[in-house]
Amino acid sequence: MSKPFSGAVAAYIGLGSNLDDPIEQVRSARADCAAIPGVRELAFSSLYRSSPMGPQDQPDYINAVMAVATELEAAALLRHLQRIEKEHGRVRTQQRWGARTLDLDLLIYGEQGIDTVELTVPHPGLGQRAFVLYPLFEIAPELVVPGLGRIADLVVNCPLEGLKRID
Ligand code: PH2
Ligand code: MG
Ligand code: MG
Repeated sequence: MSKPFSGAVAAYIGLGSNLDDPIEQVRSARADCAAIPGVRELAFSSLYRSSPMGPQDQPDYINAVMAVATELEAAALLRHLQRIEKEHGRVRTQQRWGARTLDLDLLIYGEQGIDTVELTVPHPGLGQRAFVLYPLFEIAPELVVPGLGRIADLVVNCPLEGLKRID
């Protein structure tokens, strides 16, 4: 039996991919995130397909949200997420919101509001993005997003914009 974490924080990670077999990218990234030392998976949403936000000349995205319990500080967790993105062949380009093999966003970290050069939590845009809000609502319908309020209220105010659950 795995040892429970003392003083663990509940955090939510947004996963996204639209290159090189996006479904497989997201599935294997789930395992990679669960394998981070000091991280335990609590829940994982369905996979969702949506058209790209931002430049339209790129493939559709596959998105999901994962809930974890973690002993890591937010900055340490972020460094692991960036390592996993790199291991998935993520190439950082100049284009804002361009195509990517894997995007791992730290959406929420406990009750904390964080605003540093490296990290803004809750993730900016979380409150407006269907491909984040709907999977988050699926796994945490009672969640109150720090600074934004109840996930249930955020979802009803966010049009689906063609988001489709695919499993
Ligand atoms: N991520 C982006 C840019 N556009 N569009 C969708 N549908 N899903 C994403 O995850 C996404 C996007 C940059 O992070
Ligand atoms: Mg993102
Ligand atoms: Mg990102």
